[in-house]
Amino acid sequence: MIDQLAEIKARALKDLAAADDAEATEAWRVAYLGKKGQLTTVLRQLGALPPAERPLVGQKANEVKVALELALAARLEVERRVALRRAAEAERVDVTLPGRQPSLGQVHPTTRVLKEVLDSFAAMGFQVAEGPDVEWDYYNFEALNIPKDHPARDMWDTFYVQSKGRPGEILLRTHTSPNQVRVMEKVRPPVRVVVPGRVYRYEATDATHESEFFQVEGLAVDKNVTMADLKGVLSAFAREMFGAERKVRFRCDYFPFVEPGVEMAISCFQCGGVGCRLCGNGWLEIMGAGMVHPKVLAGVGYDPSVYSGFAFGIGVERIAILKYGIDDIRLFYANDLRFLRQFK
Ligand code: 2U9
Repeated sequence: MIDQLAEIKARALKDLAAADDAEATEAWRVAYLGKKGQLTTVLRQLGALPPAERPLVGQKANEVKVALELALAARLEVERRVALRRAAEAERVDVTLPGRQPSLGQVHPTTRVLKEVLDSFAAMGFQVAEGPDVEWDYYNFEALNIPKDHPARDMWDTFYVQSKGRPGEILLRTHTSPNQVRVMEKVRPPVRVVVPGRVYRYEATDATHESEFFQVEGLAVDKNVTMADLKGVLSAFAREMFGAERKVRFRCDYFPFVEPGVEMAISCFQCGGVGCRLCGNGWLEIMGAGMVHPKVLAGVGYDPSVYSGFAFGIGVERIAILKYGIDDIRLFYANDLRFLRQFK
């Protein structure tokens, strides 16, 4: 039996040296040290030996067992290190590689121009007020001197919201003016506010028309506010936005909520006012304005014989179109990254 044990040991160590992966090592362990393994089988036969032989054979068997277990442990340790090295190599980080550039977004051109416009008026003492996109007919039209069935309504068509009990009374605002009315209802003069926001129009879209766009409207009401204040404030704004050398031009226009009403143009910043492809005749129309209609003031409880005010309306995309030479307003709503990425 001692010879048999020596033979098992020699064969086992040779086999283990030949095992070249974890599977082979496990098969080896089962074959020699497993429950039905060769060494275990021999150990089980110990009991059948004459008692005198048992200690010696037992000792030898134990030596072989310990030797095999040590060899297995050494082998497993080698395998563990190899596996660790392989894993480390597989996920090796090359710290000398340049980092990945995070992809940065940029501010939408509408938002950018909107902020510039608001900053300019904020510097002149105007507060910013915001209000609901979904409005009552009263605030969008009636309070602005646009009565029901009056021809002036034809200047704006919009989307109506179905409402039980008040059919035709709730709509998407066509300008941000309803919010100036809301402000005036809450505070007494002096009032100086700019109101930014999205507005809606029911119309066919083309290169210069969209069914939604952004406006900034403004309002200043106090005692002794005159057309001179309107011209001064709006000229300062135009020069801040488009350059200190801009000339301004005011011509008569009509809006039901102002009297008199004007449109304001600036000398073209592209050609200096001599005429080019952008402006045609040297002038660029940038906004509408006027002195707040007495009926609008009276409607919110301001006495028009004491108070007067000026108001203006700016189409934000129109300003961006002029500033950046954009040829189609629909680009602002198309979510085309090739367009948006140009505004770094
Ligand atoms: C109140 C009283 C008066 C706001 C005004 C305009 C003239 C105007 C257009 C510019 C381009 C709209 O975006 S646009 O299409 N707006 O020309 N807006 S005066 O007048 C007001 C507003 C509120 C209480």
